[in-house]
Amino acid sequence: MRLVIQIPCYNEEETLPEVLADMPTEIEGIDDIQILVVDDGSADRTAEVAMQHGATRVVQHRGNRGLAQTFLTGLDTALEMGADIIVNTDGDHQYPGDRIDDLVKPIVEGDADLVIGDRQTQSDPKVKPGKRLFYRVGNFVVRSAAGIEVNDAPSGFRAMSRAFAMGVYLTNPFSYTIETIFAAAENRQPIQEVGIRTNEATRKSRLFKGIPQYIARSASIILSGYSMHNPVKAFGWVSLPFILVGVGLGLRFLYYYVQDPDYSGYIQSLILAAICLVVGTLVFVFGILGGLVRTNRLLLQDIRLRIRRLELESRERSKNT
Ligand SMILES: Nc1nc2c(ncn2[C@@H]2O[C@H](COP(=O)(O)OP(=O)(O)O)[C@@H](O)[C@H]2O)c(=O)[nH]1
Ligand SMILES: [Mg+2]
Repeated sequence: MRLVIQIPCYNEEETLPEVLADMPTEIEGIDDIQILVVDDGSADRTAEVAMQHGATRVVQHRGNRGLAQTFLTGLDTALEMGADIIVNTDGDHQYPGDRIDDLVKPIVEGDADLVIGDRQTQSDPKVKPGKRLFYRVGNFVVRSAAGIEVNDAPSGFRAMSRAFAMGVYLTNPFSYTIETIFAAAENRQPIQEVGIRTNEATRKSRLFKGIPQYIARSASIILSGYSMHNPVKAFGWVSLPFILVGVGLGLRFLYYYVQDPDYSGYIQSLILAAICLVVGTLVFVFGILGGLVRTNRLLLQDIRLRIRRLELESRERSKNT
């Protein structure tokens, strides 16, 4: 079994040497460990430092394309390198390299497709109370929306099976963390978590530029994930209040009308009821259309996966001949 550890990096020349020094050299059940550094158009010497400090392979983006694209480049390259398991860790040495063996274990044993290093933010003394609450609420929202148990959705310390990695694609440019959880839930690929402790921060987060921006981005990823994977439910929830108000006002009108057919009051509520019912029905129909679009996406997803498999197989064959 081959393990490829990928490290997405944007200007990480300072911390990359310690990250690379911390990489495991042997793990039970793994025959071969390779290190892949993906340099996202860094302005510093990230790529040179990576080569000097033992990376097996370095790929570079010409410009800065963002973490989501960098993650995808990493997966593509790792699959081409013949990875059976892929681990993602960060270039700022936030995650403990000596826990990679625990991270890959459930995959080696065939019990999971995705293993997340849970930073245990609720009990970590390094996490301030305000941020702790913030993580708690965020993880609750992801759990409810994706419909699976996760304690640390935004953790970037992960192990993935080859089958899982082959199916990954992203629709948002910011991050891979939450979207891949939605996908795993939809495809019913088993997820496990392994409790870890992060290292002391070596520098400030570059992705986390203030709470409002973080909330806005995460909310948009969660909302689009929820409506992409459960369109009927998502639009159904939006249509529900309109339908309820419409039916309520309509019944109220009927009640008075039955008592006195000549009575001309409550016309305003009748109009409002009609508007609410029309809007509610329309929104619900959008959900049904969304469901049909989803069927198409699942088909495309399946075709994409089959093409990817063929591509990798033919590459492997041409390498061997
Ligand atoms: N590709 C890419 N990676 C980035 C960018 N900003 C940060 N990263 C990488 O993403 C990982 C996590 O970044 P970090 O700033 O530590 O954010 P944190 O997850 O909030 O701690 C690190 O490996 C960074 O090198 C970026 O603009 N592009
Ligand atoms: Mg970090």
